[in-house]
Amino acid sequence: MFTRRQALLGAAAATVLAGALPRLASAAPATEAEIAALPRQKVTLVAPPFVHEHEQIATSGPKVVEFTMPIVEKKVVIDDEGTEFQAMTFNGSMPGPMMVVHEGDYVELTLINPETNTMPHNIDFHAATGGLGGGALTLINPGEQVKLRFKATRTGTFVYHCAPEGAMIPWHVVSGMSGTIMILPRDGLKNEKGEALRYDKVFYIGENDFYVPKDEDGNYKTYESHGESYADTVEVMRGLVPTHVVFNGAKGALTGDHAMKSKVGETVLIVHSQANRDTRPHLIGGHGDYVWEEGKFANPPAKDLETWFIRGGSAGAALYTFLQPGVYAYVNHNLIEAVELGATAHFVVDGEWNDDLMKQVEAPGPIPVN
Ligand SMILES: [Cu+2]
Repeated sequence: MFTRRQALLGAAAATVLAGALPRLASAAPATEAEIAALPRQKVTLVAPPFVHEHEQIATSGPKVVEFTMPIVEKKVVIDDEGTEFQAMTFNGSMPGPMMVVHEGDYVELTLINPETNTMPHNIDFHAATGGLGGGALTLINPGEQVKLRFKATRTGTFVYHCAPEGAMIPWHVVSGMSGTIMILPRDGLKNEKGEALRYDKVFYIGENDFYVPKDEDGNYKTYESHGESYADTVEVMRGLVPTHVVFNGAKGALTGDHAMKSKVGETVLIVHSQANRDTRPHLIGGHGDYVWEEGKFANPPAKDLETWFIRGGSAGAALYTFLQPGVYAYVNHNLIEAVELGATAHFVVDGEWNDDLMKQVEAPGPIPVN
C-alpha cells in the first residue's frame, strides 16, 4: 500500500531531483489555458544569410512565437555552368530560414504544402522533444497545411529538416530541405566566465551537399520533374561523393556581389548548419573568438579557434570581432570542397588597416645578389 509517508518522501525526492534538473525540463507542464494566456508574436522569416529581427536578451516573459513556412519544390541553377537542380525548399530558400526564439518560448509553426507541389513533406526539429521532433505530427500532402507547437526547452542552434519516411528522408534533405532554429538563453549569450557576449550582426550559412547525375559524356543531366530525377540521384547519393558542396544553395551564392558585409570592430555571429554531412568552417585571416562548435549554449564556448567542426545533422555558432579590413574567404576547410565544389563565402570588411597586427615590411622584389 502506498502510504502518506511514502508519498511525502517521494515528493521530497522529486524536489531534490528537480533541483538537479534543468529548470524547464522539470517544471510542471503548462496547461492549454496558461499557454493561451501568453502573449503571441508573429515573425516574418527572411532568406539566409540574413536573420529576422530579434532581441538578444528577452525583455519580457515567455511567449508563443508564430512562424509560417510554405514548402516550395522548384528547379534552380546551382553553379556558373548553369547546372539545373530539382530543389525542395522550406520557404523557397536553401537552407530554409533561421528562426530565433528564447528558451521557454513556444514555437508555433504553420507548415504549408501547396497544391502545386508533388510530394508529401514534414518537419523534424532537432530542438523539439518527442514525435520524431514533430515529424510524426506534420506529414502533409500537396494541398494541405498543419500547425505544430513545441516548447523551446534547450538553448542553442539546432537543425530542422524534412523527414517524410524511408528513402525519401535523405533524398529530401540533400534536395535542400533543412534549416536552423536558434534558441537563445533568456539573458543572452555568455562566455566561459558567465560574462555577457553580444553580436552586432548575425549571419546564417547553410551548407548543402548535392548529388547531380551525369550522362555518358560527363555532363550534368536535367530532368522535367523531381520524380524523374529520383532513381539517378539515389545512385549518385549511394556513392557518397557529392558533385557540389555549397553555401546557401548555389556555388557563389555568398561571394562577389553577394558577399556578407561587416566592418572593423563589429562582432558577427556566424551560424553554420549541415544537415547531412560533416564540415569544418574556417575564416581565412580571422578566427573564432568564441565558438559553440556543437551549437549548444549551455556549454561554455571554445576560444580562439582556427577551424571548427560541424557534425552532420547539427548547427554550430561562432562569434568573431573583425580587426582588419579586407575580403575574407569563409570556407569549408576541406579545400577541395571549398574551391572545386563550391563551399566558399566572402565577408567584405571596411575599416582601417592595423599595421601592428600585420604589415608588409618589404614589397616583393628580386632576390639581392651578394
Ligand atoms: Cu520533404
